[in-house]
Formats: sequence, structure tokens, C-alpha cells
Amino acid sequence: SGKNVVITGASGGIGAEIAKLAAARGANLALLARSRDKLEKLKAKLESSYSSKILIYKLDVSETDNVSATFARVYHELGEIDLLVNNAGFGIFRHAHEADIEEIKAMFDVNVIGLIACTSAVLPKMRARRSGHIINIASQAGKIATPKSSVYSATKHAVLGYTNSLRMELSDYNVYVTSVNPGPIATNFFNIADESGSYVKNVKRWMLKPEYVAEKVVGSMLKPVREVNLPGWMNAGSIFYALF
Ligand code: NJP
Repeated sequence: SGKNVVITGASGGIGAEIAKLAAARGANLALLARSRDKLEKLKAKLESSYSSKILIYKLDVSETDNVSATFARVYHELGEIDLLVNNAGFGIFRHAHEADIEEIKAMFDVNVIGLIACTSAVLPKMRARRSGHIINIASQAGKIATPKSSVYSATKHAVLGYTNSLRMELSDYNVYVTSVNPGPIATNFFNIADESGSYVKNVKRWMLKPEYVAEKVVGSMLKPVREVNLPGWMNAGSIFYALF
């Protein structure tokens, strides 16, 4: 639809699926992630199927100096940003007493500070234009607690707190703010999150498909809502965590 959409963490997982669906609907895209090679492949694939403009940028969202510089380039090369999808994130699932302080800081740096830095990079223009939409990929882990996800869950609770306050601030500026809260999704997320493979082994068959989550995210672009809740099997209660 000619909208300019920026997606962080776009090189794989649900970010790449959101990119595909948005391109199919005619959006022009700026795709941001650390893996330039994966972004280049995705760009080539999208350009072979769709006529959208696809720009790629290597960015680690936790390097906040680079965040503002990268968004300045995006504004210059893509034009105004209509939609920002803050999707970059990761988790490491461990018992709280086993969590390493560097890992804890890294999760907060990417999931919380990185997301806030990217948001801050678009806020002045969205407010001034009185137009825009920010979609933050949080998690069911931001709404409910589960064992072995204390730090990850804390980062996603932080994302939801930030998101809910932002929505209030921007309601007078015609800028929409949406949080997306999925349950477990079958992506490479668990390569890092679940070193032992035991979680994946037990719950893989119940995981959400990334294409399904992306469809719901793109749906919220077309019809802005406050929250998209996709708990999947987590609705069924916490019994599965006993297996983990
Ligand atoms: O994970 P994955 P998902 N700077 O690992 C990028 C949330 N979520 O798609 O940088 C910039 O396949 C990374 O790219 P690269 C989750 O918390 C997931 O499942 O090139 N980008 C890759 O493209 C996260 O917020 C589940 O390595 C960085 C992408 O992020 C979002 O969904 C459940 C980066 C991650 O792709 C996407 O996760 C849930 C950085 N520092 C919420 N670090 C789930 N999978 O179960 C990583 O509730 N990326």
C-alpha cells in the first residue's frame, strides 16, 4: 500500500515473515539486523516477487550510537517512516540462580534498551507529522510468569510497560502503538533460548507457526489495535512447564 515500514530483527524468524507479507501488500521496507548476508538473500527473494522498494541495514540495536545513525540513513533513503516494527530480541532460558550477569545485561540491552532506542529515533517525526504506528513484539512472557524465564520475562514486562505508557502519550498525536504477545513460536529463537533442547523437544508440536504470527502482525498494521495476544497452547495452563 506504498507505506514505508521499518522492521528490526528482519533477517530471520517472524521478522522475515512480516517482511514477506508486508512486501506482498505493497509496503516499502527497511530491513535491519546484524546478519548482512541473510538480509541480502531476503532482499533478493523479495525483489524477485514484489515491486516494493527493499533497503537493508546492518544494525545491532543494542549499539545505541549506531541506532540513531542508521535511522537517519533510513529517513534519507526511504523517506518518512509510517510504521516501525520493533521485533529484534532474544532470550536465554535458565533458572534464576544460574543466570550470568553479562547475559542478563545483554538481554536487557537488546530487548529493552535497543527497542527504546529505535522507538526514540522515530518519535520526533511521528509526533510532528501526527501520523505513524509503532508495533512492539513483546511476548506472553511479558504478561505471565513461567519458570526458567525470569530475566527474559522481566525484559518483556519492561517492553509492555514502555509500550502502554507510550500509547497514552501518543494518543493525542494520531500515532498508534500496538504490542504483540505471542506464546512459543517455531523459530531459531530456541537455538539460543533452550541450549539443552529439552523445552523444544517437549513443546515443539504445539508451537505457533511464524507465518501465522506474521499474518496477525500485518493484520494489526492494516487495522491498528492496542494488543495482539496469541498465547497458543499457553492458554491451556502451565502444566507443560513441568516437562521443561
Ligand atoms: O527469533 P529469531 P523470533 N540487533 O531468533 C535479530 C519474540 N518472541 O523471530 O541480528 C538486531 O528467529 C536476529 O537477526 P541477526 C522475541 O523475543 C519470540 O522468534 O541477524 N537484531 C533475527 O533476525 C523477539 O523479540 C517467541 O541475528 C537482532 C531476529 O532478531 C521476536 O519475537 C515468543 C539482535 C530474531 O529471530 C522475534 O523472535 C515470543 C540485535 N542485537 C516472543 N539480536 C518465540 N520464538 O517463541 C537478534 O513470545 N536480532
